Amino acid sequence: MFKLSAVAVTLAAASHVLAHGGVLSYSWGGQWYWGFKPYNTPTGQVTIQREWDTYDPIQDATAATIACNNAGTALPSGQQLTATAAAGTAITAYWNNPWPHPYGPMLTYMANCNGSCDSANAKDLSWFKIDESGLISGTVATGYWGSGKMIDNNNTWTSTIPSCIPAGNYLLRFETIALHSQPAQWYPECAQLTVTGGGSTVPANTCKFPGCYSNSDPGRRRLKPPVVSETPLRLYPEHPIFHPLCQKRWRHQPNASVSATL
Ligand SMILES: *[C@@H]1O[C@H](CO)[C@@H](O)[C@H](O)[C@H]1NC(C)=O
Ligand SMILES: *[C@@H]1O[C@H](CO)[C@@H](O)[C@H](O)[C@H]1NC(C)=O
Ligand SMILES: *[C@@H]1O[C@H](CO)[C@@H](O)[C@H](O)[C@H]1NC(C)=O
Ligand SMILES: [Cu+2]
Repeated sequence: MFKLSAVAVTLAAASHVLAHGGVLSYSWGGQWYWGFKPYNTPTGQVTIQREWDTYDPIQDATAATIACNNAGTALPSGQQLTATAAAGTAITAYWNNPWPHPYGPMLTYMANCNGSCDSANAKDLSWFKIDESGLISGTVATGYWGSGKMIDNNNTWTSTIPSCIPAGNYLLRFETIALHSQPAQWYPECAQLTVTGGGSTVPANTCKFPGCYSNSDPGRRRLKPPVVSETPLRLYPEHPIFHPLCQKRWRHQPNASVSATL
């Protein structure tokens, strides 16, 4: 009896691992930063990542947890770390391996905490997008997407902190969105950073989480047949990427935003 239930628990955990997940760690500058470990108690976990408790996706664009996942809050004092990274640094996020969802975009946002991130509520911050990758080639339903590229790249995505943003404390939010089912599956996780160097350009075109996304956004619906026609996929062109080199505006990649239709 006792042994059987232990096996059942193990299988349940394994099915979580196969179906979903999130960002488990980060690296830059030759350093490795472990993320929060979901399914484990927060007690004693020390990490730069904000707490997130399960591998399950968020399936509501307006959920309170769309900013930094669930719970998305800072860990208690002494456990919540904030890593230092110079403006212009390329930061790599690592998803669980295998990552099961190759159809959907990759998006990376940052938000200035205006002081310590330990006391910042992610939903109050103004988020700006620093990176995105949508449909790279092929069709929406079966083509090569940012998330397919993430999988091909050892389940990693690398985004660069814009070189001209003001030094200070920021949340860094990596996100992949899986579009194979309806509603879409959002997988955001956040880490706390102190950005050094930088400049004086405060990014415009910010939005709030929740607020950046809406459930009626085109392209957030299922992709598989028997869908015959669908509204265009969007990568939120009203939130243009704040260029890593701080040019005015980073053009969306070819075919990545409003041009893709089912
Ligand atoms: C930043 O915090 C200060 C108080 O510490 C406040 O006066 C200011 O309005 C805040 N700025 C933003 C953009 O929230
Ligand atoms: C973008 O779409 C056009 C036609 O709509 C196609 O010719 C071109 O190869 C596509 N580019 C990429 C990078 O997939
Ligand atoms: C691939 O990612 C794993 C972590 O998921 C890491 O341990 C390994 O070093 C990475 N491999 C390469 C070639 O970067
Ligand atoms: Cu999943």
